[in-house]
Amino acid sequence: MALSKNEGIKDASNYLRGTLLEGLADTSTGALSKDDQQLTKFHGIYQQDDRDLRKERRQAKLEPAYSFMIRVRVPGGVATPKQWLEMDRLALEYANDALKLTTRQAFQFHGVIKSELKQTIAEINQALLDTVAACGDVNRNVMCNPNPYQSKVHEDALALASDISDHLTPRTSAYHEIWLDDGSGEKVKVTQDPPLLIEPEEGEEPIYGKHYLPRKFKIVVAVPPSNDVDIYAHDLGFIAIVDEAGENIVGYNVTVGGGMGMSHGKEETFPRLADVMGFCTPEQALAVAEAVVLVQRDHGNREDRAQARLKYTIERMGLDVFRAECEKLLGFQLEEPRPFHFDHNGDRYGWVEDHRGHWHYTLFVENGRVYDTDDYALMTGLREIAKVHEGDFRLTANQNLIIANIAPEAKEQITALLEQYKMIDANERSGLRLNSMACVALPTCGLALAESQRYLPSLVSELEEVIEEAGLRHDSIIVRMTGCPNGCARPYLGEIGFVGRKPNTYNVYLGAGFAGDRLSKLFRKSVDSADIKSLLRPILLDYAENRNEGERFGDFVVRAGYVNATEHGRDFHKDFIEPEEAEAAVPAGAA
Ligand code: SRM
Ligand code: SF4
Repeated sequence: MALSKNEGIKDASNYLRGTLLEGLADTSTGALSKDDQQLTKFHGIYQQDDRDLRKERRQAKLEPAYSFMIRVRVPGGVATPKQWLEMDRLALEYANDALKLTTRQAFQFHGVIKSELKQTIAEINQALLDTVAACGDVNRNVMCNPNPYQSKVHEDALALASDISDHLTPRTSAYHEIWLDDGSGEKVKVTQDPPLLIEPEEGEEPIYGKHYLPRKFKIVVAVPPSNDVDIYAHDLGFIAIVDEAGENIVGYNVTVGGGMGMSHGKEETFPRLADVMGFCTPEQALAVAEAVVLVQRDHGNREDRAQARLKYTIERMGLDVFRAECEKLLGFQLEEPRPFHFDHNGDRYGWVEDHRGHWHYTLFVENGRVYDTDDYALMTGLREIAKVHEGDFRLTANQNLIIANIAPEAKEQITALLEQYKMIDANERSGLRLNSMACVALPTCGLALAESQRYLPSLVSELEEVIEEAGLRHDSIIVRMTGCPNGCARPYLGEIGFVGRKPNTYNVYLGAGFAGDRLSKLFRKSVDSADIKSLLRPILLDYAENRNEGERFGDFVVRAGYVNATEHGRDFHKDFIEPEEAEAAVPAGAA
């Protein structure tokens, strides 16, 4: 089979330069060339068009309303108040007056036009943030759970996330040349550059070489018991193993081969949870990250992009062979994984005090959308907080925000602002809403088949009527929606998952584990959005009536026989219970 088209584009790009400079200078169109659109991703930029306006523009014989989405990398999700203020300003000045907090602890701007792209990127860099490798066939933003409960351990985990991020950042000077225009010929700066495991490839990219990776690559660091980063959904993960006193990280269990993306009707594509491959010491972790990336670089599928993620490489090679390849590069063997336990993948809201007496406030941001409405001036409120806040902000992997490291003497002032701008009220929502998450989808995402972030809030309102009826208002139930099966809000790890098939039509998935440790299963295919409430009502009522003590919704629907458990990603599409069979079955709770 021939190499995929993207391999040719990378090959011909001269380390991600392509004809971007020429394309940016072309004022006859708001777009870039097709090949360059693939390359901008490596620079953190996606060309999009407003899908709400497509028809109108076509009729008026105008080109689509092109603009660009910019994704800003924020390793571990930590941003200073100054950086927050800059992101806020750029959103108002160059984007669509909103900031999007993503499911991978990053900021996104939407609606930046071509003529302002360069200036926006330059100003992001002036805020000491960047967009390099926020997308593309490289390692992306490295996540780390923003765990304010265990500050010292969290600091060390965050340091690893940031070292990995640095080490695996592409080095090409194209980013400086194209976006920063500083004539420095400088490569992307990294704070440290440890020795490589391999002889560097020739050219500008010591780790990636000129073809970069076969596909996107995602890394996270997690500190149990919190799995808010959904470690099993990622290509590579490090689970911190902490000593008995809970004070120091003694090493990391290494996870490989997670991913969510699939295509409707193509059973050879499936979401997969990562396997735990072994244990390494903190000193070995960076080399392990590099080794896993290199084995994927050399063994990943470069012919079929739908089979190119690490999860399929591992399915093909088998975990033992994959581990052996990594160990060959490392020159040492990974140890047996150590015991660990995750107990949730959602966020914990409200105030938490850490061991130094500092305070942290986790705020629910519905679907990560920071903008002002007549009723809720969230963007203004956070701006006012950023102006006085002396700690930092932590973006969570569930699209929420932690106002972190508030000194005791500053707590009163921050509380007053939270109250003044009704942010305190945001946390008073139902357990269902507080655990809901939707991807962007329409109108910007070119791959969306149905609405997501613009629709989930009203669907949750409908389901809240059932929740109230069932007495489940304070129960945390993880609900996630995406506008297509790519899985950007990790819907197959939601206890309830909605995945768009076409406008107003969703597949409904049930039965994922509350700690993000079991995938869900298809419950009903192609459900009209008008029927979702009546479909789920009896199940939610059954759950309220017949659950065992402490039993989670995702576990209940499996025990009760609404869906079969998915034991492994490759079985995701199997064991679907046909609706007729389900109707004939004994009602769950009665079982
Ligand atoms: Fe995603 C593609 C948005 C997290 C799996 N994702 C896209 C694009 C860029 C559409 C495109 O390719 O044209 C979306 C841009 C929409 C827009 O208008 O902003 C998009 N993905 C997002 C974000 C913004 C969703 C959100 O609402 O927060 C998340 C940005 C994360 C970040 O900061 O980097 C986002 N995407 C994810 C996740 C979740 C995660 O990583 O934890 C996944 C599932 C995990 C995984 O990678 O398997 C995910 N996105 C995808 C895929 C499917 C990949 C696959 O292996 O099949 C695509 C499509 C693709 O790559 O071909 C995709
Ligand atoms: Fe777009 Fe699909 Fe990702 Fe949603 S899940 S943002 S619709 S690619």
